[in-house]
Amino acid sequence: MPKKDVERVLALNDYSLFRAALEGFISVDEQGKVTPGGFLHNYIHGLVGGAQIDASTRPVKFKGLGTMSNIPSSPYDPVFWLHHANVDRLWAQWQENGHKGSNFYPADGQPYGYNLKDLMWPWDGGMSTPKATALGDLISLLPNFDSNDLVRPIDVLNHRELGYTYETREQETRKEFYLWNKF
Ligand SMILES: [Cu+2]
Repeated sequence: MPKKDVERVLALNDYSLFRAALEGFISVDEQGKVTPGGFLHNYIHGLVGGAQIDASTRPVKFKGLGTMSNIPSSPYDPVFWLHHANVDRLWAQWQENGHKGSNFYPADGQPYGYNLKDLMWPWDGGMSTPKATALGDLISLLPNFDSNDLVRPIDVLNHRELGYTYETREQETRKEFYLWNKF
């Protein structure tokens, strides 16, 4: 993802703008001007495997040619996991950077599953139906849930509680310092 775009996204304060920009449905410039399009997360999905570009239109039109541009097939591409781990890392970095805790996450007004205390499909014990029903009978593929399996956004805001840590820039700098002094 372009470094400049990543820095701009991390500088956003409002969660709803941050999420839409990190997912790549919009870009937000320094003046706060919002442009719809395919950026960051979405841009990489479209780019991996090649893309057909129509530069005669504004915004420029991309047609992804690789498996990463197709929702059902994209998780088969190993790049998918690296890409999404990086998106998770940026979400953690945004939280570290002054947006920690549930105050920054919407409690209501979002689609079902996106509000702070909503249950999230498929970890809602079959209480909701996924939007993409064209993918087939997904519910029959789900394991049996018990109440301990149910997950809400509020349960997963803190990545450390899930057992994840990320290298921060300071740690990277320290490592470079050690390497320089060792050799
Ligand atoms: Cu993705």
